[in-house]
Amino acid sequence: MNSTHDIVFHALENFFIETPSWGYADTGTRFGKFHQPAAAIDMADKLADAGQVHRLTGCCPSVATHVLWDFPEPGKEAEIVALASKHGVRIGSINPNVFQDQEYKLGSVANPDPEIRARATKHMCDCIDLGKELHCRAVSLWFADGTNYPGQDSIRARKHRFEYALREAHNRLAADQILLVEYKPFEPAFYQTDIADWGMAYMMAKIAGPQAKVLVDTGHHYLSQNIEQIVAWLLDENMLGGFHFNDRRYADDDLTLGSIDPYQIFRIFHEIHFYAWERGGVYPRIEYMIDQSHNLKPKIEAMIQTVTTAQELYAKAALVDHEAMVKHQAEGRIIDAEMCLKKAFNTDVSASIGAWRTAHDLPVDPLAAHRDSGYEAAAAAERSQRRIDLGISSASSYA
Ligand code: PSV
Ligand code: MN
Repeated sequence: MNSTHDIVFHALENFFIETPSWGYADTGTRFGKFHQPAAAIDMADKLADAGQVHRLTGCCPSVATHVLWDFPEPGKEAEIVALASKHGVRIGSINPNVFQDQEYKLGSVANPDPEIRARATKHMCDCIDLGKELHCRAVSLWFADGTNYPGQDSIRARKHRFEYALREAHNRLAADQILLVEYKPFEPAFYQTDIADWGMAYMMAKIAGPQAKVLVDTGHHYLSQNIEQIVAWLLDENMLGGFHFNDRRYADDDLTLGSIDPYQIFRIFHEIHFYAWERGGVYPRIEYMIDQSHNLKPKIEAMIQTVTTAQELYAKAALVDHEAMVKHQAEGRIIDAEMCLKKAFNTDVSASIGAWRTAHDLPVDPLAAHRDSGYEAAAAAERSQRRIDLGISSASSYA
């Protein structure tokens, strides 16, 4: 297997990416929301939209869910699973929500109040049980915990509270489940976030137990941080559990993948292909997920754009000539080693990707196919009417 065509086919055959339920609904910034008539209103709409993305791209079979947003009423789980399957997708990662309730003002599992900590830990355990029931492998943890002012709380005590809660959660896992620990340097906490970077997430995952790994959200880094180095280190430690993909210019901007810096995503994928090449082509199991809320772009179009960009960059990164690269590295030929990456990045893979899509009965241009399908207009008409029937306002709301 060495033609561009074969390498691209092989790469795409094994590349799946999960789309987030929250990327299909109306979202905004803290300054306001711009409503879209076709935005999903409920979980049925989100699953229908995710189904449309999967139908056209063939690589998004699962949908990440946020428990309080997507499973608000207990007892509806089977209905939601059936709906997902009706739309040709399945429920993927389960995201507990320990950040939106009023009790969590001072934190969830790191809250100074033991009762609130217990409540947050119980919610995580309930989510793990839900994952067992729905056969979902990944329970993905992100905490808004932190403080806004120096002296507000003991940084070390908060660390200890986290250690305890994550061990409790880990104890609850079934043998085939994993716990993903996500980090973020700031927001909503602005002085210190309890799990602020990959080192802290790594330590917390290690303390939690062997089924816990780190989740890298590409938007959760300081400007100019070398994310591929983090990825390489986590791979080397067998601690890379998954990704939340998005792009950013300033902070956690949730811009579509590759819109600002496609070469960075390529370099991240390169580290993964390189690691697998050193292991005779055996890839580690990594949960590839998108974490974007499309504020201005049409949501399904933005998701398709993201997914096809991810496929393109993953395929390009698979083209790096590793044999030549390691030889150049060993002999100190810096430019030649670097050019192995540049050459792959600059290769036009569109014909091979198009052929792969045709071979799978998929449209060569999923975005154009979506635009031609009339899905957006039909969803806009039906959902606008439903909003009126339900008395849901579509006026902008400002915080
Ligand atoms: C937080 O910014 C985050 O990246 C977490 O993954 C959340 O689950 C997600 O965004 C949605 O709010
Ligand atoms: Mn995330």
